[in-house]
Amino acid sequence: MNPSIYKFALVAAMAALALNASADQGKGGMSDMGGMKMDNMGSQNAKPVAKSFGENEAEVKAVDKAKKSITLNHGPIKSKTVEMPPMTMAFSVENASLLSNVKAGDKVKFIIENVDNAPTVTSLTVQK
Ligand SMILES: [Cu+2]
Repeated sequence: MNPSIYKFALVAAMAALALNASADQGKGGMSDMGGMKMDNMGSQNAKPVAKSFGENEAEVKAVDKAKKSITLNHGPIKSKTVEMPPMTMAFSVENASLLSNVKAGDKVKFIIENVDNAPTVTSLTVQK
């Protein structure tokens, strides 16, 4: 793409975002632009979410401590960095100790975050 056209498009996009931000919030205006993330799909302004981020529920299907992997039949996932519909799939876990207390059949609450471009369990709690 022609660099000057690209630059114009970027400026136009940022201007549109600025207009949006002040219209939505009616307070912050330009002062909020510093924290803007261009690729933030889960923008708090665009999509208010009642439920707190990151708390998701699942049933454990399999645990593989050697591979630091857990297979979960999970409900809808929404964290700061990962979103997916319900499904059964294997996840890596950030730390093998997360698996020390969990077995197939357990109900768990967990947090998934994008770690090195892989959806990864960063927190896991067995529901009694
Ligand atoms: Cu999934």
